[in-house]
Amino acid sequence: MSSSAQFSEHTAPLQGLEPRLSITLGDEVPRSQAGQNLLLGFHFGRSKPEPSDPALVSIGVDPVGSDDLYECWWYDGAVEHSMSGRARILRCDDFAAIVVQVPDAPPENFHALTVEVYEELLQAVNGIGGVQLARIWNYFSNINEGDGDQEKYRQFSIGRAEVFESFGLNDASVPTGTAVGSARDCDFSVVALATRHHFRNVENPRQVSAFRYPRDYGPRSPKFSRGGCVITGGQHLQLISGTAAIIGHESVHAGDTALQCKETLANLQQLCDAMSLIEGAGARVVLDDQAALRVYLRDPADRPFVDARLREFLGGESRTIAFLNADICRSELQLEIEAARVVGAVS
Ligand code: 3EB
Repeated sequence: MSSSAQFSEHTAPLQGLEPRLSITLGDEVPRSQAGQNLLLGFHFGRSKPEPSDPALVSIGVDPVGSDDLYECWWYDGAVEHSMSGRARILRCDDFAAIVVQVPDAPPENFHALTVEVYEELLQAVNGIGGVQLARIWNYFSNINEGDGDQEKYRQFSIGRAEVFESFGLNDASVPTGTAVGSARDCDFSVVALATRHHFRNVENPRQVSAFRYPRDYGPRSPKFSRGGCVITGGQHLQLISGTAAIIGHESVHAGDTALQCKETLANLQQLCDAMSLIEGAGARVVLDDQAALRVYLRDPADRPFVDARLREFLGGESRTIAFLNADICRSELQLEIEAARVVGAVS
């Protein structure tokens, strides 16, 4: 059943509909309550949660300042679990989450491994049918290992681009993305969110689209969009890709966290402004204390500084910011920030 707000006696003509998706952050193993089912739960930290809930995935990236964190995407409605090869699928009325997790491989084998994993992911998506990819998170270790084009991240980008191409996913419809490296050894995890509804992606006017990066950054460009919005009947899901201190296509302020943080926030602001203009998006896109954020820090000691800047930027303290220790895909970048925000649609 859909949320009772729709049938409320107090329904005013312009009342917002309750979104069916919500995102929480906590340090305990999530337990579903009152009609809220786990669609996707990201575990960050070393302890392996019991594999009781198929929606829970342990990413192999550690939080900064706590042992374990769980970022949970809850759905108000039934969630069904199934498998497609090595891909775990969680399905509900509006969305499908797909998780593929395999043992990691060294840079020289990472192109082939990425092709395998992405083929399984896209086969799973095709098998579900009638859904479109909106978000993909990629996590693996030693992301900056290997020189020049042999670098693991570049090898990953080649494999992803090849599979997208062979499945007919063109640059105009690439999903939002994150690709970061764990600071320790871990599996290669690819987690995707697909939707039955329309997904509209958006680029950042301050940045060259990643899928148009020049050859200097590798033989195949990174296939992701900077941001996007999924509009369902009752909600807008606003998605912002991993965002760093890149202007045009160049990294700025190499190694300087303070200045990179400032540029990253400027990029986030520009992107929110661009997203607010998408026709049909309705709700203005603002990052406030309701947004769920992941902040990836190459140096954990940068947390207090970035936390303070973010608090100013968000205009309040958010309870849904996960600070994570991770390597960014370009070695001169110190931090990267991504966000997701669910808002109720106006009926
Ligand atoms: C950048 O803007 C920084 O390869 O999926 C950010 C988000 C980055 C996603 C990806 C890479 C990816 O180029 C790196």
